[in-house]
Amino acid sequence: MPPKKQVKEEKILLGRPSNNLKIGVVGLPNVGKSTFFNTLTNSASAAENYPFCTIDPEESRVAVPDARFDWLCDHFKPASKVPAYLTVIDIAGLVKGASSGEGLGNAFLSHVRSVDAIFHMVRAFDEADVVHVEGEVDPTRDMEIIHQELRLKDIEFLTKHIEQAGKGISRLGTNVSGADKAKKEELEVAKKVLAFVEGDQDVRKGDWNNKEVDVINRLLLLTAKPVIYLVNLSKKDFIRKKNKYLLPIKEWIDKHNPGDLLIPFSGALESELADLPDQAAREAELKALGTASSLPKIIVAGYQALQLVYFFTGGPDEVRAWTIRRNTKAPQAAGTIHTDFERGFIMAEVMKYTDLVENGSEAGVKAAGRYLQKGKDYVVEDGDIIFFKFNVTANPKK
Ligand SMILES: Nc1nc2c(ncn2[C@@H]2O[C@H](COP(=O)(O)OP(=O)(O)OP(=O)(O)O)[C@@H](O)[C@H]2O)c(=O)[nH]1
Ligand SMILES: [Mg+2]
Repeated sequence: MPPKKQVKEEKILLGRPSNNLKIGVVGLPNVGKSTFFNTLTNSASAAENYPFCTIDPEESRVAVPDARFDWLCDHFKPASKVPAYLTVIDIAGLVKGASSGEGLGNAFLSHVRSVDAIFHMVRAFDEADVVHVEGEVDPTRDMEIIHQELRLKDIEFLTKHIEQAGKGISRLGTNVSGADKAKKEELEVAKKVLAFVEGDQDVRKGDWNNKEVDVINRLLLLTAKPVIYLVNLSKKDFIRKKNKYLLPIKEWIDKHNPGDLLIPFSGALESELADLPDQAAREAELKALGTASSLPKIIVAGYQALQLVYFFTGGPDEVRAWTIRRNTKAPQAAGTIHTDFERGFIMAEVMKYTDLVENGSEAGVKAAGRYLQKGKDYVVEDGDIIFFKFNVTANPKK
């Protein structure tokens, strides 16, 4: 008898299954969140030298820089260009005790709940003029505060959830139906997650199976969201790539949340750049300083943390990036363009970006035998250039 075919379970991604995901800027007051947000979006959100100047979260969309997109625009010279976007939300500063309502903490934490990933802004610039809520600058203490507040909120949330769910279940008799059994299993998962968070760990660092991920995703837990640490340095430290706090910060991440990304940046430098009249002036300034802006790297990292990728459609009318979640199959990817494309999906004609660059044109790619025809099980890869074939009968037979 032939060996039984091994079916590999597809791992479900932690987080909401959507391609309209948001990333929020989180941190203590006065650490440079709004400064970062403003330079990122050039919006008019106020950055003042006192805590809580941001009361309502501000939302903005920024284009994701991509050399492949630029090349495609250059190549097709389209009438319309639509890059991928990252939606960023500026959230007001959290203070110690936020999880129990301190400093409007509950309102701000609910803003954190509404985002899908976190830019955790850490202040590592010494500037006597800029007030620090905790007195003096100490990045790892600050990180610990935010880490604890988010975790405490998850503990509170899970405890309430378990209490509620437990009540429902204890009323069940001995004849438990399938739905009741599922409820019981969910309760067990919630208890397991609670024990994990109580052990000083962020939910996202757990090794969860698909069933558990499914439950976690519905709970919208704060510490399940991916985090990128942004370390706000003075202009001088950023340029010389040296700062006494960087090593302790890195060590803190390695100890508490190994694998999370740390990106140094300088709010002071970025605001100066944002004030320059145009891109050419910015590039000249960066060259003179012998440094580079961190913003492109931060945007790309944010996009990736959200598990988002994009594919392109290209032609003389439009070059466009279409955002999908990682591991999306061709028909669902087609559905982001139009539901008809998904409903009547026939195939995806795919060019790899490098093949197009190498062969110079679609005809060249075809001649090289690199024009791919993919079916409904094809998992779309980041940067694919796709033409979907579909067939939808306009008036289905009655
Ligand atoms: N020297 C220096 N000052 C900075 C830097 N980034 C921000 N600031 C200053 O710090 C103060 C607070 O910055 P914001 O960006 O408003 O801080 P925030 O984190 O949004 O604060 P809240 O909204 O109150 O939570 C402002 O006076 C900024 O000019 C930096 O990189 N260097
Ligand atoms: Mg602010």
